[in-house]
Amino acid sequence: MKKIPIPMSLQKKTLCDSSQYEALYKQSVDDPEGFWNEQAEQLAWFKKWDRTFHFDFHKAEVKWFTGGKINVCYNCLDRHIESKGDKTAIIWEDDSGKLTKKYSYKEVLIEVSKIANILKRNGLKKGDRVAIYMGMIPELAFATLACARIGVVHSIIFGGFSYEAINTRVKDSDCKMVITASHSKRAGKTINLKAIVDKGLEGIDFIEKVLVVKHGENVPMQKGRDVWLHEELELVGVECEAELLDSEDPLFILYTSGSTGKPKGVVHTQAGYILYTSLTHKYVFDLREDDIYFCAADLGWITGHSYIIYGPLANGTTTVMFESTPTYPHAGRYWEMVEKYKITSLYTAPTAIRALLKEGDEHVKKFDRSSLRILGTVGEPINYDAWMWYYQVVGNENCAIVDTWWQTETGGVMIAPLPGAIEAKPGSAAKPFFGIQPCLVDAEGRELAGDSEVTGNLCIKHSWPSQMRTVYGDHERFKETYFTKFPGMFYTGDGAKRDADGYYWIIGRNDDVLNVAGHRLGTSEVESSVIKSAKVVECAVVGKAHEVKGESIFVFAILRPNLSESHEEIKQHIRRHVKDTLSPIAMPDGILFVSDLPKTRSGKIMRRILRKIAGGEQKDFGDITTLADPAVA
Ligand code: 7RM
Repeated sequence: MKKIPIPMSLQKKTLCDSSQYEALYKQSVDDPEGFWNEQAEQLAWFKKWDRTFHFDFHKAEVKWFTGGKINVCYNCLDRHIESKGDKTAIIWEDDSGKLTKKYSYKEVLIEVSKIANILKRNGLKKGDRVAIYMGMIPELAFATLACARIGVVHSIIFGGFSYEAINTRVKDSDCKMVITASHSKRAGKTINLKAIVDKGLEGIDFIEKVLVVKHGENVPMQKGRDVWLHEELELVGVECEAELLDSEDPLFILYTSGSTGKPKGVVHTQAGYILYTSLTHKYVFDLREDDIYFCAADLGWITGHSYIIYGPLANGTTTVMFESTPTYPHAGRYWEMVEKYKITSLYTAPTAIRALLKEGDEHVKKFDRSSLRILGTVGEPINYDAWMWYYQVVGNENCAIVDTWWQTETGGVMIAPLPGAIEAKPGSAAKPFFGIQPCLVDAEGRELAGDSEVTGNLCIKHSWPSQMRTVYGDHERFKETYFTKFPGMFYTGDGAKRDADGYYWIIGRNDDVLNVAGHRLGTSEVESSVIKSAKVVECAVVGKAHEVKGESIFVFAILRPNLSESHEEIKQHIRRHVKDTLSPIAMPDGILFVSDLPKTRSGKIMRRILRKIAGGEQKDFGDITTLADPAVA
């Protein structure tokens, strides 16, 4: 694959060129302690750390900057006030596109401090857990930072999930409070979030307060439990001191899907997380002081945590928060925003790029995109056509395309072509970031070394500051999932290829994790939702290639006997059930009723065969069993 030269507009002007990248990377690997000590000086510390890192992957132990005292919110806001208090920190655009709100660093600090005071007033203390469930409104960012300010551990639940997801997550981390909004708005539709929260909290008695942002009409409030944010705001002051926290105190929990069981509560801590997200944000987006940076992810996913709020604000950047979707009310929405706010850097997912590509170039070309310099992508492998369209049509061959590979577990970008330093190859995430030591291993855990092209399981050999620390409440599961298959290394669950130039090409998950439109979902979560629809006795969920979404959900299900409805009615019922209880994004595209599922002797479902059938490569289960409804295959 030929390399795309560094665009002229970027040459000689980026933070880092290829020789600087090589030198810094070498230092970061040869002398990680020296490298990270130097980098950590960039943060504001209340007390310096004693030890840079100590980790033992055999024991699943990871610690960074122990002995240090720090506050992440202070690093995102307070320390910028003197030099850039009036600089815009957050530009927010609403669903309709008719309303923009801009908040300076000073203003964000006030809003955050007020909410932090509300949390304290309502009994929250350092270490308590709070679930946050709302759409992309400024209060979501403020509430998140308010938790960080007082050492309360936030657990943001993506606003597209439904009540069962709230129920399981709130229970798993024993939250004391839920922060939500009356409604969320997306693409002209209004969703009554508060009603979903009420349903999600049924049967839970340990939630003390539900704090509600009014975003739309009034909603019923439960006496003694529910409080309006706007009423509470009248009762508190505008100052709240940032809590002194240990480097390794938890900052947040974010649930992520695995191949088996319930979602895992990924725990990130303070100092290492903010150091790594800010450093990667700076280099991956070749940050400049007057950048207008737009990450189009939702705050409910790790990309939103690390690259809408934490990384950009720690760097004193102007970050754009967007309530709507790329195609509402028209397919030129992103580019209209680029023109309106003079956006310099855009970060989105291949699924959005593919959806927009399909709508035609005229929606892009209508708007002035000359402010753009960096175009990022994340979440799934990007195909050649989508990459080239992003580069040629959106970027006019003037922007660097940065394909960033990372995970909820890694906290920040791990592999990416740094603008101006690493020439891009369409479809490759290119080379590791400073301090990251990726490697490929075969099924027996033998490292595939050398300069020739190799394909294997992607592992990481050395710890990095924003590595996840544990699975909330289940350290054994942390160890089992990431450190057992290949002892002494962190296993990512992805398969990858390394070419002769040392570029990494991510192939995709080696486990049963689905990636639907850039959203990570576990087969087991969807399966358990399908079972709860009460129409099937057993089922298996697999991913099926999809032109825009990357993967779509395909269900093989064994029906309960003696149902009176037609197959079509039952499918409708299952789809609706998954949508209402888990999430609209988890709705199956295809459902096939079968009389049996192919299994190994040990009872494991043979998903490989099912994937082939769903993909149309194989017509039936072969000798293993027969289809109840072969017409659909
Ligand atoms: C940031 C995020 C993680 C999984 C990961 C991969 C896939 C992410 C890329 C990618 C190819 C990329 N966190 N993935 N980025 N695959 N190229 N640039 O997405 O926890 O939600 O998902 O996403 O399979 O393991 S995540």
